[in-house]
Amino acid sequence: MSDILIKLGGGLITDKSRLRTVEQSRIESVARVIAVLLDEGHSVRIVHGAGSFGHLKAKEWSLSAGADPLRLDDQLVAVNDVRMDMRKLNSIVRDVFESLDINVSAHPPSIWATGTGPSFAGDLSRFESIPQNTVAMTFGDVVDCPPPDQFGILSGDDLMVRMASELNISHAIFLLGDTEGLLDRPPDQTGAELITLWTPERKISGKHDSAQDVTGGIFLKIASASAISKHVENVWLIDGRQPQRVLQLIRTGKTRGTRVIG
Ligand code: IP8
Repeated sequence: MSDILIKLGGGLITDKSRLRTVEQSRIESVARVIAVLLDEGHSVRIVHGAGSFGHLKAKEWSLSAGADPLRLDDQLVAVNDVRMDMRKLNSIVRDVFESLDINVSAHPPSIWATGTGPSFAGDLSRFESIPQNTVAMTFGDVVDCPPPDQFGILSGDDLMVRMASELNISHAIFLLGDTEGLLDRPPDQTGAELITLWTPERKISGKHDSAQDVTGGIFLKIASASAISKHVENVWLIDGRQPQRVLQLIRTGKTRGTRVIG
């Protein structure tokens, strides 16, 4: 049986350009696949991104840069708002899973994690053993940070790195919302082709959409995937709009997507 860690990218589960807009049918089709994986006896842990429930407001108030004494009062309101928006997104995702009779144990990072980046502080033992027919779930969030920052953005990608290295994980899978995996040039350029096996020697010419995204976009994802592959044998970037590819990967060992070997 496999121990599977899946990141549902914010660009998969939300419309990143429209504030607090979910892509309900995409969440549903991923959840149906996860129900099958649980039925087949695998364990599943889920991290989800923020998309338009986090990045737009975090960007507006520069929350990833920490406290700015010139507008701290407004920033603290935004910290609270983004945390509530992330709880809302998480409850929408949870409702979809629960409607398929999957139990969810959700762990908002603002409660148990402090600091940002992959060396954030927080006890990951809460994700160690999960009861049958249950998924453990967490998500990118605004977390408290030591002064002078006071707060910062902990990306779901950083959570993936730590969970993959501290828990017993056989497959770490990043589900993307706009591409089949890592492409040899940005997805909006014609002729872009899927890189089926990526190793760090291969440079990528991507783009980080900093207009919307306060964490690192595809570059953070690939750096995280590469770090994870030091501990986990099967690390993949897969098109989350085609979630049956996850089933194919678990059942056959391969699928269409990018396998990352660090
Ligand atoms: O979407 C970012 O998490 P990510 C979290 O996984 C917030 O990078 C609140 C913007």
